[in-house]
Amino acid sequence: MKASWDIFCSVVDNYGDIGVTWRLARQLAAEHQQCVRLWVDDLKAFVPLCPEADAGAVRQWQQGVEVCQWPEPWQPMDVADVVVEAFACKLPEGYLEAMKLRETPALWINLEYLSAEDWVSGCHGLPSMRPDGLKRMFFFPGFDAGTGGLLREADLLQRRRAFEQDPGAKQAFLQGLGVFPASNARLISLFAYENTGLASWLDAMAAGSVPTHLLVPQGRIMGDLLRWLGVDQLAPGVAEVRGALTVQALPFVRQQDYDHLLWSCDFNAVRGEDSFVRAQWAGRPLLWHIYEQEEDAHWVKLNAFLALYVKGLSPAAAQAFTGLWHAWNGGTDMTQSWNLLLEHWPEITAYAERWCLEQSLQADLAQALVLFYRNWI
Ligand code: TRH
Repeated sequence: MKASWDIFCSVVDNYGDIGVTWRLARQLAAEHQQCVRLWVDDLKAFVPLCPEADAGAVRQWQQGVEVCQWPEPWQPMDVADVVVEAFACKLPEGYLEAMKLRETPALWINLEYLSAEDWVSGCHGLPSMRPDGLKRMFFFPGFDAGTGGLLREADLLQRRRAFEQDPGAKQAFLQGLGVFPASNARLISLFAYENTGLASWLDAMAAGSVPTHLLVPQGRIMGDLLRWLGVDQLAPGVAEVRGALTVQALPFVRQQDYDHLLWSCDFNAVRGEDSFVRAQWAGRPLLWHIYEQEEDAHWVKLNAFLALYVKGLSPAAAQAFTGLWHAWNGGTDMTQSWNLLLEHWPEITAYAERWCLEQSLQADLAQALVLFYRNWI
């Protein structure tokens, strides 16, 4: 059934808000033939993910989605069948008024942040009644059956396999970015916030016995990286060698190519919410730099995920994995925890694929949303 969807995205910080909503919008349009409008208040954040987009356009069609500049002040607009308020971004008053007048009520969904905490499944799908008569439903992404699942395109794992099985695909992708790693090099991608632990991690890799090629897309970690290298800049494509470590800057690539980057690497350092999920679908070991929240709320989230993830590892590997994540997120010395993780590399690598397959047994988030709407009408 074809329904109309309005997805509202307010870009608070970084690329996570637009990254998730753009991915969801594309998938609803492509896989479920839904009619999707994506309202974005800052299209400048959208262009790096979708370089053919025009940051100045009031309305534009991109990959089957009508991407609209969220007008300020709001202009009268028809209300869609399903209204997704991403990350509690607050719908415009004028839109809420129109929702009240709609003959058939729209399904209003508040799409929440991802968390592995236990309470999530208890709150997923619950309604919240407002004094003005409107009802809002809470939709939580998550890792177990009681949640809304994770964003995953239907053919994602198939595409990854095809990429992995095609001997030329990885090489062609990397060469397109000017990356020519040594044949025995361990390839690592690094997407992270500023981190005081970075220098010690780089030291450990530079002193390692196996060559490491570190690929760093433009972003917030660059300052720490330049300081360690002792250079003023590292233009995209340029590489610097220190001991066993080659550090190479990359451009920020389009969202689909970021998957290719993750699939090409042996280990991925990711951050936020969307890259964190994509790294899990890449089936490679990962290191998560969680988005810092007030009163250390992010530590609870981090530990909830870790507790779930490491259940499938041996106690020693689980300890090594947890230790590395704690050091990275605490901004502390990484030397010991990195060297310890390397001792468990084969187990942790094999497990990453297993975790990915287990998670892929769940319905994906777009599918779950469509079903939620069907059951609601
Ligand atoms: O950019 P982020 O740090 O966004 C964060 C988080 O979502 C966080 O939860 C939220 O509260 C905060 O913003 C406000 O990390 P995230 O979520 O991984 O988003 C990055 C997006 O950028 C993701 O869709 C992947 C994409 N990307 C590319 O398309 N190309 C690239 O080269 C890189 C490095 C990332």
